[in-house]
Order: sequence, then structure tokens, then C-alpha cells
Amino acid sequence: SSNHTLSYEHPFPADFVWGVATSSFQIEGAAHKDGKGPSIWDTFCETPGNITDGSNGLIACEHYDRYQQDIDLIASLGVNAYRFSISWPRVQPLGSGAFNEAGLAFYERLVDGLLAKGITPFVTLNHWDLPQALQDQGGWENRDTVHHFVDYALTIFARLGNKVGAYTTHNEPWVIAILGNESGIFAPGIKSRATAMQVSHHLLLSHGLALQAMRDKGCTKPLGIVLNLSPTVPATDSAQDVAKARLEDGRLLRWYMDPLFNKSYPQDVLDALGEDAPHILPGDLDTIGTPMDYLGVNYYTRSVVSADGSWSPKNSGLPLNDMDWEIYPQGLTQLLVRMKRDYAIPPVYITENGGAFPDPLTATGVHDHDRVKYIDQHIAALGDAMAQGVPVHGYMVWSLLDNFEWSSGYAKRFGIIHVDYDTQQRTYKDSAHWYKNFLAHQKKLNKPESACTTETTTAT
Ligand code: GBH
Repeated sequence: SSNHTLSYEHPFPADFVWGVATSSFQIEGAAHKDGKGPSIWDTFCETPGNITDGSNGLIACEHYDRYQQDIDLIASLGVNAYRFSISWPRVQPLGSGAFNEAGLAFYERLVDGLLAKGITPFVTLNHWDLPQALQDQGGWENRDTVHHFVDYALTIFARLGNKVGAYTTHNEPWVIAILGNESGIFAPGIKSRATAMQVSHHLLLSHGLALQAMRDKGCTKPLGIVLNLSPTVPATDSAQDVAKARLEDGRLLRWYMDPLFNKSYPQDVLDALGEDAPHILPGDLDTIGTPMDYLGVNYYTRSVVSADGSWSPKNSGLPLNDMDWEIYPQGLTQLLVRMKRDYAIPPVYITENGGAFPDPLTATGVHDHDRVKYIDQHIAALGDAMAQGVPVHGYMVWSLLDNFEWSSGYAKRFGIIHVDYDTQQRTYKDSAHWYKNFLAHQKKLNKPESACTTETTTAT
């Protein structure tokens, strides 16, 4: 049994959203089935060296064919929400023009299957798998892609409508812009700061336009965006490190939060970008600042910055996960408190939190104590932020299943459910058992008549 009972001491509201999250490219497989077009990630995987283990998304977790089994697994956890993304090229193979009925029908079956089990679908429209045909025309750097995205969003809304619990436009625009187009370690593998910043602007613009268009068509469900955020701290208190950390915080957090909530880009970042700043047309910032119903935050770790790039997590003294990311739960509290202080934030959902840990499947299961501890501590950190007045309405574990971890391929496992990639067998890890017990305990806390007869707090 576990001695980590931290989060059990926090009673969360009865209507709190508890979920698990995935994304299309990482789990679906069926990369060429039923009329799906190629995405930029299908293409990116074809170049040797891009994916550490040389793998790709052709099969992944075969979720496209096993979705009903996966819905049953989700339901078995006792969560009330499931966050997944729609593969744009599965529903519109070329990203413009004809839509693919088989793709639309798949997501409708998925949504209906979740609703039948009382699970609220949280739908992300763009979790990175842009149709390759649009990349061939310049991708997110091309302003036309903004309008293609709005057409796509409206087609999804026309099909799934208000059955969906909430829609997210984009997952982590910083990752798409910076890792995809500046460092080039993610698809489409471009290495240009100017391209990256134009991409970020077009992602934000398409977010605002999609919100307006969906509401015009009668969408009554919460609409928002998901950002990957961290507290950014200097490695030392030298003036150089402090200045660099301030700029990196500008590029990660303020570059997105300022336009979304204050209709402006941060001036210090614009100054630092110089010629690489994006082209912005009149009216764009008003569109980007269209009020959102909620903000999604993905939190994994803090970010430590040194001016000379010499800092390494290995000598931070903090525990690291299998990605070598520092485990720093108090960073989630710090981040959320700071966001409430600096911005007029709407309800917040933690749309991803979790970690890769080396956790072998043994005859007695997967004993991922490190992941249990990680999730427990982060839920407690969330409770701390809520106690300080941050309006957090939900929390989702990344991820339901071990899956395709982008450039790391299948070598890094984030799931609370283990996947055997030879047999596609799914097996609860200890963390899945723990989450299920935790949620059952929360349910009891919220049922006053049974609360006094309930045993307390021990996770098994
Ligand atoms: C998310 O991105 C994605 O939404 C999801 O698809 C993915 O599987 C999951 O996380 C796990 O990776 O090396 O210390 O500087 C996470 C975005 C951006 C978080 C880079 C960690 C680097 C930490 N990540 N960041 S560090």
C-alpha cells in the first residue's frame, strides 16, 4: 500500500471535472485507413533521425479500431471526463475541400459512446497533426490556413454540436510554433524564428476566429485554448540569468496570455524579436482577445533558464522523470497563483499533468510508485492553488494509455494504463488503481449521508 495520502486531504467540489487525456496521432493508428489523409507527423516520422526509436504512428495503440474497449477502460476509472483530439486529416484529408464521412462518423461514435457512459467529451480540434497538404502550402505560416481551420472547426461543430462538453481550439501553440518551427525537433521540422512567430500569431488568430464562428452557429458549450505553461526561473541570481529568464517567460507565457487576455503582445518580446516579429494585420489582436469560457493549462515541470545555456536538470537536486524533467509540484501552485494575480482568468482546467517513468510490466502488474506520487502531489498542489482563490474546475491525467511520445517514439511511457505494443493488451498500472480509488474517495466525501460511515484516506 502507498503512504502518499497528500491529495486525499483535499476535498474537491462535487462538480469538479476529473479526467484522462490523449491525442489523435499518439493513439489512433489507422494512419491510412478509411480515407484519412497524411498529417505532418506522418511525414515527419519518415525521416530517419526525427524519432529516437525510428517508430511512427501507423499502428500506435490501434485506438481507431479499439475505441469501444478504451471507452470501457475510461469508464472503469470512475472519471467524469475524457479529453481527446480530432485528427484534422482524418475528417478532411487535404485540410481544405471535401470532408471524409468515415472520419466524421468515427468521432461521432466516440462521442456517443462516451455520453452513453456518462463521460463528458472534451474535444481538442488541433493537437498538432496538421494535414500535410496544408503544410505543402506553407502550413500555419500561411494566413490561408487560419481560414481553413475555421471551416474545419465549423464542420466538426455541425456534426458533434452541443453534445460535446467543451471544445479546445489548439493544444500548446508554443510547442507547435517553437518546437515545430524554430528548433525543428517536432513536425514540420522547420528551423526559423520568423516562421515560428508567424505560426504562433496565426494559431492565436484562428483560435479567436473559430470561437466567433462557432458561437455564431449556436455553440453554447465552453470554448477555450490549451497552453503549456511553467514558472520560469533563473538558474542563478546573476543579472544575465534573470534577464534571460524574464525573456523566456515572455516567450512561453506572456506571448500567449497577453494577447488572449489584454489584446497586446509583450513589448519586451517584440523588441527582442526585431525582424523576426510576426506580421499583424489591423483587427487581429481584437479577434485574438475574443473572450474565452475557460483556459486549459498543461503542467509538467518548471523551466530553469541560464543565459549561457549551462544549466542542466541533472544537477538541480530535484527528482527527475524518465524525460529528465524535474518533478516540481509546487510549481503548479506558483504558476496558477501568478496567473490569477496577473490576468483576469476565466475558469481553469488542468488539461494535462503526468509523467514518463520507467515502469516495467511484471507478473504482478506495473508498480509505478513514482507516477502515483507525482499525480498525488500535483493534485495536492492544485488544491493549494484553489485554497488561494484560483478558479480551477478540473484536472486530467496525461495520459490514459502509454502512447506515441512524439520524438521519443514508444520508448517513453506516460500512461496510467500499460500498453503491450505486440498484443495491444491494456493493463492497469498501480497509478490507474490509485486514481480510481482517489476518485471513489472524492465521491464519498461529496455524499454527506455516507461520509461519516466511510473509512478514511488510505490508498492501496
Ligand atoms: C504535452 O506537451 C503534449 O500535449 C502531449 O501530447 C505530450 O505527450 C505530453 O506533453 C508529454 O510530453 O526539458 O525541462 O525544458 C508537453 C510540452 C514542452 C513539456 C517542453 C516539457 C520541456 C521541459 N512540453 N517541456 S524541459
